[in-house]
Amino acid sequence: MPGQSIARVTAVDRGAFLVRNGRGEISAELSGRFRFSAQSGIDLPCVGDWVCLQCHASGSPAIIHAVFPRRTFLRRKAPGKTVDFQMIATNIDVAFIVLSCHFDFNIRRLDRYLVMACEGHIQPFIILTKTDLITPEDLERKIAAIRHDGISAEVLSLSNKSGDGMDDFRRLLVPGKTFCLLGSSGVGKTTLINRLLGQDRFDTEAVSVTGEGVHTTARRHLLVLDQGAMLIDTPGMRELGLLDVSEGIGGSFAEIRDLSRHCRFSDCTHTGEPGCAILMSLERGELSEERYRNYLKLKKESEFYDLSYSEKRRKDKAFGRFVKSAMKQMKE
Ligand SMILES: Nc1nc2c(ncn2[C@@H]2O[C@H](COP(=O)(O)OP(=O)(O)OP(=O)(O)O)[C@@H](O)[C@H]2O)c(=O)[nH]1
Ligand SMILES: [Mg+2]
Ligand SMILES: [Zn+2]
Repeated sequence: MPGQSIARVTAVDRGAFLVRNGRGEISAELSGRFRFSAQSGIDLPCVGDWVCLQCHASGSPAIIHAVFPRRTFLRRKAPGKTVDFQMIATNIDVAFIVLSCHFDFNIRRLDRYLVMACEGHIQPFIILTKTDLITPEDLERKIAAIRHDGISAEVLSLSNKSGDGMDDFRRLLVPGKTFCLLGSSGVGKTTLINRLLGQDRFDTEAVSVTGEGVHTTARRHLLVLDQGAMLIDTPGMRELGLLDVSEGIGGSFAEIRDLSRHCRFSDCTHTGEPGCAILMSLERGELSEERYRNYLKLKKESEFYDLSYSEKRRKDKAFGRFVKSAMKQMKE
């Protein structure tokens, strides 16, 4: 269409958007038609989306007409009781899963992030921050614990304070690719960005010793770095519920998935059936107990939410039909 161009969403604030095109960052809003045709929240533009944009000569906001199909995505179950998706960011090449060596080190949470990245077809990369607060031996033990759990994603440790590991991190940020920082509040995601930029452009917050910090970054934001890489900062997530992630679980726990093909029963739940290849591997000590438990827990959670989600969709559909027929009757 004439006057339309492609732009990338860099920030979302309720109904208002910031988008970037060749000329810089401008504000934009949805066209009325797009807003009303969106079926659910995940159809709306999200940070990282490529959109079809119409710019106006005057100072008024540009209009977003459509979102291009997403190549990759990061999404979770919306927090709280609702069973629906929440899109975190899209079209990402590498997800940096940031953990602090100091307080935040939790392999079960790490597994969740890995499943989330895998489900969205994104390469995960683990970043351990705050190495200045622990001994080198302690750091080695932490990395060994990750490997012992069977996690094969690459790991880079660094300190935003001493600068150790920063050059290696910088080298990962190749031009033209999009990276996303994920992780709990207070692990140092924004500090890492400020460090890269060489200035305190974004707010960071002092956290208490326990790490129970306040949420500092309020919004997701896509930045274009000088050398041409794109980096998305996200606020720490308290809840990381997973919905519809069977593919991601299979990918992240690939060795368990492979084992399960050798179980005697094809519908084996791996919790006590005879001839269960996973339990046998556990008994032989080849599979770590913690990883096995975490696998079962994530699988159960995912199956539970998947059920409630399909139930909800079924009800939404039935409700939609009800509204349609009621409207028709009113017209008659
Ligand atoms: N000692 C030490 N402190 C760090 C390091 N990185 C960050 N910090 C401190 O950790 C605190 C939290 O850092 P932030 O960058 O705000 O954390 P965040 O991950 O962006 O947190 P949210 O925005 O809430 O998700 C700040 O006080 C930082 O100065 C590090 O490598 N070493
Ligand atoms: Mg932050
Ligand atoms: Zn089994």
